Amino acid sequence: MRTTTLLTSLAAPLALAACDSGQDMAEMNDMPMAEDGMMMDDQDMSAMDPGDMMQTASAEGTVTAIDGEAGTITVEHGPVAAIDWPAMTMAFEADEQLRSDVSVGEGISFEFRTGPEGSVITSITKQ
Ligand SMILES: [Cu+2]
Repeated sequence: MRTTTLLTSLAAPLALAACDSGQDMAEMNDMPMAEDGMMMDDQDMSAMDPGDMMQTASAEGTVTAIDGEAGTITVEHGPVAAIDWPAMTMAFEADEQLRSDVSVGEGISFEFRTGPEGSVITSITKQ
């Protein structure tokens, strides 16, 4: 948990900047990163319904960047009605396998989960 929080804090500002408007977690996203990290304490997480904090959705988009150092894939994605996201370009965390599986300019369909710790791609299907 601790390690994950530290790692995601590197990529989070990009994702949060892109996706915080109109989201339930906007309140949290407005906090400075240092405090945000402290909010991730186990006691805070267990006090909330995980179903409200992490949502799973799918989207389609075009890969615009892959950052091995940050562990992210940036996607220009279409609207995601299920979670009330407009179309935008944003960075998603993605593991090495997923990052190596796509290239810039490629069209993809993907599934992801999103919450206070950021947005993480869980699977990718090439279009
Ligand atoms: Cu987005």
